[in-house]
Amino acid sequence: MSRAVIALGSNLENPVQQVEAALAAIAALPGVALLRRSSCYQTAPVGYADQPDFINAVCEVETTLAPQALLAALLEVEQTFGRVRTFRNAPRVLDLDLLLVEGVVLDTAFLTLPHPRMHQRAFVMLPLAEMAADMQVGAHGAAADIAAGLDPAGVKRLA
Ligand code: PH2
Ligand code: MG
Ligand code: MG
Repeated sequence: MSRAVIALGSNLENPVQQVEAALAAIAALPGVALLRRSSCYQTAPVGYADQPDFINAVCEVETTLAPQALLAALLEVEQTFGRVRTFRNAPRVLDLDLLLVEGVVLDTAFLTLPHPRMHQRAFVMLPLAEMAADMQVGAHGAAADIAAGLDPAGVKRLA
């Protein structure tokens, strides 16, 4: 058994519903149990600006799957939600990123853990700080401390 943290994002076709349905789909994966989740956040697009705001959230799961198998299962969930990949940072109905797997450091073409950019992204770190303030993000320190050092502009917690 290991614990893992997943980021969810959507900015097409009723994004709040997409994220809520994705959490249910993650919880229903064989070998995966949902432990906790953050609120949903409305966030300004980062990278490619000319697209709708995102809804972002994070969750923590417990799983019997190896990290690569968990990522493969998440990519399959993206497919069942109708994700179409066009260009980098394009709008999407669902993006599931594997951020952390407890005790695992990995750098391969398919998967890098911890996620190499998560500590720079307020749309990831603010939800993570809410869900798990003390969680360690590789060598970058605790989630709450990292989040406190990021610009929170454009990241709004929803009720
Ligand atoms: N994901 C990206 C690029 N930019 N911006 C926001 N606000 N939220 C995201 O989830 C996001 C993004 C690439 O995956
Ligand atoms: Mg992704
Ligand atoms: Mg992403």
